[in-house]
Amino acid sequence: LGLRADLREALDEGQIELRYQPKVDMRSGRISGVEALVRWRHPTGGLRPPDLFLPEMERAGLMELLTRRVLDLALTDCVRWRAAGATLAVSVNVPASVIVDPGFVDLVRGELELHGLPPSALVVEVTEDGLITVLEKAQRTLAGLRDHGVRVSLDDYGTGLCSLAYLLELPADEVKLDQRFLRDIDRDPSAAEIVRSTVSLAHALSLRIVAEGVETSRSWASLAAWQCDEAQGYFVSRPMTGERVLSWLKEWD
Ligand code: G
Ligand code: G
Ligand code: MN
Ligand code: NA
Repeated sequence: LGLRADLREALDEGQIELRYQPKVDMRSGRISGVEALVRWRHPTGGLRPPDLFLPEMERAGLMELLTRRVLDLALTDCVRWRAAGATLAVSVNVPASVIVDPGFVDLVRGELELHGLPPSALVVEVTEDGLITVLEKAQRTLAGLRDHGVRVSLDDYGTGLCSLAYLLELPADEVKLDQRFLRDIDRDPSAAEIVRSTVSLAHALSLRIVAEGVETSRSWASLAAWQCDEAQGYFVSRPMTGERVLSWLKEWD
């Protein structure tokens, strides 16, 4: 009960913050967008990472509220970046429990309109986790988002039990290969082959592919050689505040 009340307070009292991690187009070297990553500014406990509170928020039925808040914060920052000349898209993580809500597409449309942003400013990242049991509802929502012009990204690709089924069943624009595959590509030929062939698979299905967790120049070089489209990870940048994004972009260019 204590934690649930704390989590409600986090949402009501503006304790939810975002950090942003850039995504780079590997061919041009340009920043294509940023992913919003949630943090909880705990009144006494410092800045908490999502794995320490998202499961409890899910259990408390607060994910819809959280997703609304994250959308609002992310789109607000996106408007600021655009006003300063940086036409970035922002990627927002949306859990299965929210994707199944038939009202989610209208919520997203409303938020974009409210902020005066085109649908191309937003990417919705969904994880396989939990989606297979609600496949038809998920299909409907994702198709609705894409019909409106919002891009859909299949996050943490390769870690679920039904990855290939997702590629077959879910309408999407992009696949994000989970960082665990990147970890070993420099020393494990199997990991390297999995990454290389997943890039080919994604392209054969007309999907863009993003590698997560790119930490070294060696990984970057391998991914570039395999024609991976985009990279995200500490090699490019750690997550940063919305304010920092603009100055970071200047240094990057
Ligand atoms: O930022 P960090 O690497 O600690 O994020 C850990 C995980 O938490 C990410 O893989 C992401 O899937 C999840 N996550 C981060 N931000 C959000 C968010 O705003 N909403 C949801 N539902 N999940 C998020
Ligand atoms: O949405 P997702 O679950 O994929 O979130 C990505 C998480 O991975 C974030 O919490 C982010 O802080 C973390 N992360 C991002 N880049 C790297 C990286 O290069 N190496 C490691 N170890 N973690 C990363
Ligand atoms: Mn993500
Ligand atoms: Na991920």
